[in-house]
Amino acid sequence: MTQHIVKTSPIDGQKPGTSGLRKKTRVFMQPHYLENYVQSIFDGIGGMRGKTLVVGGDGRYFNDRAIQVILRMAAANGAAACIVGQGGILSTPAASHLIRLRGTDGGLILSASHNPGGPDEDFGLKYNGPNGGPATEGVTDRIFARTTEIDEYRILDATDVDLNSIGDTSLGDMRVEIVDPVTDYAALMESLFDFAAIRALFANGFRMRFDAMHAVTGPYATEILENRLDAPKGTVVNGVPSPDFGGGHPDPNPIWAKDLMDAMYGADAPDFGAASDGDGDRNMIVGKGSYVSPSDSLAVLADLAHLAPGYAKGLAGIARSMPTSAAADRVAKAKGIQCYATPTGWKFFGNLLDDGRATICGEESAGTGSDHVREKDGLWAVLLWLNILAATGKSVAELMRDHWARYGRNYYSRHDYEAVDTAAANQVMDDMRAAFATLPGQSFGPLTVESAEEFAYDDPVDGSRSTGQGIMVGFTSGGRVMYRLSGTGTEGATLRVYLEQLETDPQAVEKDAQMALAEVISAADQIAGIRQKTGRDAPDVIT
Ligand code: VG1
Ligand code: CO
Repeated sequence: MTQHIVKTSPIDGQKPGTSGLRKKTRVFMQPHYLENYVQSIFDGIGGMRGKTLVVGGDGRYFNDRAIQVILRMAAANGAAACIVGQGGILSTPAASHLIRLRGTDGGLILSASHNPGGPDEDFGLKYNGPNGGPATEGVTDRIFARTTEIDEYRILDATDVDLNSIGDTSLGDMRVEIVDPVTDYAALMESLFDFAAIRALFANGFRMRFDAMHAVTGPYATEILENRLDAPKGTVVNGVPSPDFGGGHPDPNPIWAKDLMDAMYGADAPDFGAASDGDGDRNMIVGKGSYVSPSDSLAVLADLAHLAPGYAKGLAGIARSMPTSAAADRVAKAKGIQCYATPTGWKFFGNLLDDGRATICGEESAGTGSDHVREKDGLWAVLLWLNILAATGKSVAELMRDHWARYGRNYYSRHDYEAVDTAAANQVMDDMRAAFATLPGQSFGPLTVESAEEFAYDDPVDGSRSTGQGIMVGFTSGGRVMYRLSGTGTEGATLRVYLEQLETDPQAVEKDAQMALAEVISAADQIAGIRQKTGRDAPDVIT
């Protein structure tokens, strides 16, 4: 086996976004593209000599080829070992767990999450640190800086490692350990939840539909739900991961998981429906005729987590991203614990979890998780819901009704304008920034602006400051709108508009969200001038 030092030069645009580097697959497949980025990660974390990494991905097109390159590069850079999920498969939360369980120096996760996969779709790669969480901004800044000055990378000339055979093998001087991707994760879930109670629920005829969306959670959900919890065979649908996710969009929301929505709102609907995304870190929860918004799901889980054995002693605190609704804040207030508001992206929760300040975290984008790993975790959220359903004997709709009756309802919706011309999207944001001083006091329909500012976050643990994290406009009515440009897209810009209005009148908490938010929606469009500046009449996706 020969080791090569390959001369290269920097490639533009290798700046990690909200969750690693995401590009069109063909961009990643260009000569030196993946290699430059992997070497920059290795250099950015102080080299690989003697280190051990977890490596795995969501199984999308190019996953297996990219892993072979990563392994040959890790070996050439002097790594001691790589622990790889069988077949190159690891869900994002399972990878996070494995990093923590085995005490490795971090891991490389190959995924573009909910973005479609295939030669003409998306691919992604990110580095997670030794705590199992996404690299902090400090680390991603160093990795990016390295991509702009790289002049060589190291790679071994070797035949492919057999990723399908469990056990140890070697690549040059590096040990490669192929592990079952599900076993350790399933054991972790069993340690957190009352499996006996959930098993009893299924034994009593409770029916569930879990849509794995042809993505990575198929094998995890089948093992946990059908094998360990005795849910009837067929509970998991679309459970075999495919490199292009069956040609679909593995994004668990009412638009892309429409089959599940139809089943849950149709005649003979099961009691409980759930779905997860490409890499298994997102979740969608839907009861019989009752979709639960991710912000509400976070609030309910935080409120009732103590019903599961893993959280019986209560929560240290809650954390949510700023665009997520304040429903969780109301739960935190009632419990007398802190609710932190961070910028978008799971990397900002890491310090709060490591420091024991927060136990449960969540984002409006269908991400919920806890201190059991350092990523959001789709199946974890589904199992916590199941545990709560088993412990209370109530339906999803009843739990939501109880919750809104007690806490009021934070009506919430997100409107996405996708593949917008980048200059136009930047114009929308810049024009609003220029109007911060004059917006307060102005009225838009019945709503009057109270405040307008850009969100910045001071991390209470390491003191770092993150600026430019989205524009927030508050109304005197208590409603608010937030505007952000996505950091995970691969085409043009995606403008996200987050809309919220609190309703505490118990008679008015069961309206349609779009109707309840009509005034905020209209004010949001007028303030930003989305129609004139982007030429778009309506959002592409409403969640
Ligand atoms: C989106 C979501 C954000 C989430 C991120 C990664 O980011 O809004 O909440 O953390 O995706 O999720 P953005 O920058 O496009 O808004 V995943 O499941 O795609 O790793
Ligand atoms: Co994801």
